[in-house]
Amino acid sequence: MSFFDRFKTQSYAPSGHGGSYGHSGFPPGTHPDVIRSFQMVDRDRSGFIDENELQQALSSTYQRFCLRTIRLLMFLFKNPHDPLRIGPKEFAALWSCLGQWRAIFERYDKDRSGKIDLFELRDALYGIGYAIPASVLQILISKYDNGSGGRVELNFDCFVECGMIVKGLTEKFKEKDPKFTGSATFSYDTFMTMVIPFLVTYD
Ligand SMILES: [Ca+2]
Repeated sequence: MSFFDRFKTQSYAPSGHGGSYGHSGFPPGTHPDVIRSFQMVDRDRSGFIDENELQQALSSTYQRFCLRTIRLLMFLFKNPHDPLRIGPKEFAALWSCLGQWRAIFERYDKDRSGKIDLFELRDALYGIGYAIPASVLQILISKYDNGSGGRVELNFDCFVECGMIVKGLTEKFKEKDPKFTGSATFSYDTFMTMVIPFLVTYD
């Protein structure tokens, strides 16, 4: 099973009520650190966390996550019953996915700068199965250019964001191009519905 098949199973698993979830709502075998991390930020003990609480939980483990990335993660891992908050199951899936992104980040940060540059990003995406045309990669990374004139390098949160955008949009496209021809036909509203959630920025 490939990295992304695993990811897909974890993040988009149907929300059945199979009774396999324990008292805490976490899937069996969830690492205690993950549960602790969730409970630490779920101050009102509602069993759900909002975007600010998720930001706290992730920022205490990784470098600070910007709210824009957090909102994309909330969208991708949304709880079907409440799109503005996530529960233990979504949190565990998200945590596991971020662990995989972290491993990729470290593997492809070849110069050990703690950041991912254009070439490292190209290689990382290629390594997980996405051969992104150079022109597209340029557009993608230019979103993170702070205008200083220096080389664009991505922190972990922006790297995750880039990876999620590429993965998410590619999978949406593949749904319309099941034979992987590289071309697809779809309506205007389908196109807009696919793309807008990945575009909107909040900074
Ligand atoms: Ca680097």
